[in-house]
Amino acid sequence: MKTSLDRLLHARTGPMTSAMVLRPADFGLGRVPARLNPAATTRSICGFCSTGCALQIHLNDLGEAINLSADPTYPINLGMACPKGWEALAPLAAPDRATAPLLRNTATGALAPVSWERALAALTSNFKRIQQEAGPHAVAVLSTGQIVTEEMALLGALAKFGMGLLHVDSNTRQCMATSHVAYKQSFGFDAPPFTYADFEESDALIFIGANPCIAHPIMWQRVMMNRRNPDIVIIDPRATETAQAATLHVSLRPKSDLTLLYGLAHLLVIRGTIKRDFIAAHTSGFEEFSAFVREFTPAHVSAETGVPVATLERLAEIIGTRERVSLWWTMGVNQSHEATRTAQAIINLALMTGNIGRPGTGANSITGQCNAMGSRLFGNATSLLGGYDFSNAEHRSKVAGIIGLPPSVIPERTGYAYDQILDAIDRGEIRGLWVIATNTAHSWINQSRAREIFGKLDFLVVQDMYTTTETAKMADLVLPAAGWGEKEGTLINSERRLGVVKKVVRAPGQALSDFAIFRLVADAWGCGEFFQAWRSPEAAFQILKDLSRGQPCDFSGIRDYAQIDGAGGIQWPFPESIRSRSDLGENRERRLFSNGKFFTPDTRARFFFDPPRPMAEPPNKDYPFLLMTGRGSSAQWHTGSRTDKSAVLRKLAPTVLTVEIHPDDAAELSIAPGDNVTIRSRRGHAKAVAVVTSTVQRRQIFLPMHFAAVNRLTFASFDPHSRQPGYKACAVAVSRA
Ligand SMILES: Nc1nc2c(c(=O)[nH]1)N[C@H]1C(S)=C(S)[C@@H](COP(=O)(O)OP(=O)(O)OC[C@H]3O[C@@H](n4cnc5c(=O)[nH]c(N)nc54)[C@H](O)[C@@H]3O)O[C@H]1N2
Ligand SMILES: Nc1nc2c(c(=O)[nH]1)N[C@H]1C(S)=C(S)[C@@H](COP(=O)(O)OP(=O)(O)OC[C@H]3O[C@@H](n4cnc5c(=O)[nH]c(N)nc54)[C@H](O)[C@@H]3O)O[C@H]1N2
Ligand code: SF4
Ligand SMILES: [Mo]
Repeated sequence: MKTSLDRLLHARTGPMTSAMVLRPADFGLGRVPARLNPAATTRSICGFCSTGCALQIHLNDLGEAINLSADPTYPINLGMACPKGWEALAPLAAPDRATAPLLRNTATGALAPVSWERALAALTSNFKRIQQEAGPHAVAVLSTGQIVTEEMALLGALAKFGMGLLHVDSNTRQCMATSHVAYKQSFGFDAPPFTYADFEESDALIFIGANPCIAHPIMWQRVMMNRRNPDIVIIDPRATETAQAATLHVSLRPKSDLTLLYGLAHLLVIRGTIKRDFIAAHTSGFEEFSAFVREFTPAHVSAETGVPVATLERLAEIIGTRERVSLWWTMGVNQSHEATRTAQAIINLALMTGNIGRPGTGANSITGQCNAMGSRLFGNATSLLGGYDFSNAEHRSKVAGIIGLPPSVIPERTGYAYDQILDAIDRGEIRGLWVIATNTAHSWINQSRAREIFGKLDFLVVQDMYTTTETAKMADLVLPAAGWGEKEGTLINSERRLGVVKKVVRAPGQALSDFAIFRLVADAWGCGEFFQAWRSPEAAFQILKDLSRGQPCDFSGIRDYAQIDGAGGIQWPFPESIRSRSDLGENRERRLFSNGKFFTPDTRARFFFDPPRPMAEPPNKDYPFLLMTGRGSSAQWHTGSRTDKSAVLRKLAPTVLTVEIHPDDAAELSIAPGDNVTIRSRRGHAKAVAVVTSTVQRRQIFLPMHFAAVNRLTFASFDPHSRQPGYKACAVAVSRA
């Protein structure tokens, strides 16, 4: 009898098997179940941002959604939701939904509807042909932080263990790669330590490169519920909505955060407001760090950052003297040329002041997408499923044992990062690409090059809810995906809380859940028998539990979806030992490191640091402005594929690209409010309408990322440790159009 490895290898190279192939009908396509959902109202977690608000979905007699409201009983949002949450059902009914697989006709060059059978055959035959011609790793995957964890894990396992691919990455690289690496190095595991109660329990909240009023509005509501009269500090070059609502806005020079944070560390040492006992008992590397920061004198730091010495002193006083200090960061930190060390400089501040493991403290990275945390743990990209290491033989055999595969199918190294995948396509090394739930041709940095590179692919598969995204339009094959609300599974939010999303709407036409599509691909590929245990998302969830057992992210104590739902979400860790404590309420909030023990081999957290480096493309005479990009409004989500489909959300945000420019610069360039402006970088140009405002500093402009033209301007620079792109700094010229 053939071993399972032989069979798997045969599946990778041999022809399609048809004996036991699943059919779309096996996933309910074409069948109308009596009721989608048994209740009259059911709870589901919002599928936009990482806050993880619960929505109550109101259902008709068929169990289908007719409306929704914010869930007043859920411990996160307490009856609140932002405009995207309230409008979450609208994008599902858009006319440009993908309702059938589309295959590019080689004769006419147009995309035309085909059956699922035809589509699956096209995917497998083209990808297998490319693998035969150019090697198994000539096909790559770009995935997402916006599908349920069960889907991410199935895709990761299928791609790497079933199809024999190596290069699998996702848009989480654009977003959370920095936090992942920073935590892993400093704490020994990618583990954001906080719980949302910390927003309410802090005496001081320091936000670095974060604009929660726009990007995480319900988290900001939690900050507003703080009754401790907290200092709220925003460190951001722009006077954002959040900065204007803060008690102190530190308007630093862009990309000078690392210098600022080292300067604060130095001031804390001088002032003697560090926690020597905590440092000695629970950390390593502090002496070297404290010697290193000695040169970051207030005068030097002030000159480099543009922050007055008095403000530095005030900040040091707040951090050094308030009892509970929490530090929060997002993309202003993660998207930079020295992002990982900047994140770790924040972690260092928390460690040296003992602000970790207690209520209202922590070095806290807020995630972005609804399931960014799920993709960090189960995307099978940077870490092996469940946060393990590809390079560790013991880890490989443990994971293989749980999934029921021979360990030899697990690669011994991580594959290329997102940018390296694109470079490999450019070189002709990668010729097939499968893109799932991300819109690369809009969101990737430096688009002119990215699109040219996509043009070099032999076969591009795009699996999306819509046929009209910039990326879907370039595809050779479009696979129609069900979206949020049309399928089930779990999401993991910023505070490590698992929540359940429900199927409350029937997907249009032939669209199938990503889970079903991955199962169908596995079968068509010939490796379906290895994923038999992944019968449904909830069956897959049981496998994820087993993978998490004994890891810092252990949630093996969770019984099933119903328990998660009934408990108001469950944070990891939730090992089996917790299960015996009957009262879940007692364990409703979980923060990490209350015992001072970290996940490193010696249980000590580590100080990491490096000298600051200049930004990659500073402004000069020809390109005198610095361009920053980010979120424009609470009604707009990324590339707009979903939010642009809601008439309500369209009314809440500008429908044309606007540029924020300082009044003095505008006067100098004879630009009046509402004028058309041209913005040029070395790579491309964009047209925008001027918003003249002193929220930006002189010689700096801001563009919201929601318009495709923006990434035609950006400069592709990367943090060396996380390979996250630096979207927030490049040189541009501005003129009246
Ligand atoms: N409405 C809405 N909400 C969202 C999203 C969305 O698309 N729309 N996306 C979600 C996702 S995936 C993410 S990752 C989060 C992102 O959430 P945030 O990170 O809060 O949003 P951004 O606007 O990208 O960037 C935050 C701030 O960084 C500042 N910044 C730029 N350069 C620097 C710098 O050098 N130093 C400092 N200190 N700050 C700097 C910018 O001025 C900006 O105000 O939002 C999530 N929430
Ligand atoms: N200039 C600039 N660029 C940026 C940023 C920035 O700050 N500035 N931020 C970066 C960050 S942090 C992020 S996270 C990225 C986001 O960039 P993207 O991931 O490219 O943005 P989205 O618009 O969220 O794309 C998600 C896609 O998935 C589809 N989709 C939604 N749900 C499902 C589903 O369930 N299944 C399937 N198959 N498809 C689905 C949507 O239709 C959409 O096409 O952008 C990055 N790009
Ligand atoms: S804050 Fe985030 S999770 Fe909450 S409703 Fe808005 S988009 Fe959804
Ligand atoms: Mo993100």
